[in-house]
Amino acid sequence: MSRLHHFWNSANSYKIRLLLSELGRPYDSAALDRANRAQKEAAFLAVNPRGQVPAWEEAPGQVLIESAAILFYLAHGTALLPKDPWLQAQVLSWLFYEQQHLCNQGAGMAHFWTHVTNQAEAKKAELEVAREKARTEFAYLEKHLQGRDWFVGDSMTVADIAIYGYTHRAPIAGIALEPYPNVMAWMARVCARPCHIRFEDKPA
Ligand SMILES: N[C@@H](CCC(=O)N[C@@H](CS)C(=O)NCC(=O)O)C(=O)O
Repeated sequence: MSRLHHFWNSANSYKIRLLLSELGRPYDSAALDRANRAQKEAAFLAVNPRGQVPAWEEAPGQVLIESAAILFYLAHGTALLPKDPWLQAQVLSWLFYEQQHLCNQGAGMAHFWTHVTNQAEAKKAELEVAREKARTEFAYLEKHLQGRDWFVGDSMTVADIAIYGYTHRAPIAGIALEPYPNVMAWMARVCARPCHIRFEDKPA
């Protein structure tokens, strides 16, 4: 069975868990001990020499890294990735956007310092910059969602899953989402889906 190498407290990992739940696809869950830096140990470096998660092991030795690429690959041929090339390119556009503007700065960094490394005090100034960047991006998402239910087309795609990852964690990182009612309504649509799982849900 394919295996997901992940952290429980990583939104990049959660995106893949959420997609797999949406797809009803069984997988082997290999959660790494982040506190003890298991991602930098030889056993995992043999899977992903970058020492990062998520990593999708399709079959032994056949590994795909980068959450956006994993989402794109796993959604292929399913309702979560449009077949139309134009819409598919729109999905890709949002996947690139998410990595640059939500994951690597702004909401993603705010989540990292507040939720993962508990450095809210030590990183006070950087945290405020990250929160401000997140607010700028949420205002952008808010405009895009005006009159739309989903980021691309008429139904949920992996673009929504990617953006949902760090966006729904914003409040825990000290970024209020109330000023963005379209974003809040969209998040409620994502949550209302029958196969939705929450960040903290772990398989029994
Ligand atoms: N762009 C990558 C980012 C991967 C990444 O930064 N993963 C983090 C967890 S969210 C990680 O493994 N950090 C541990 C480390 O870098 O040592 C993706 O989206 O998969």
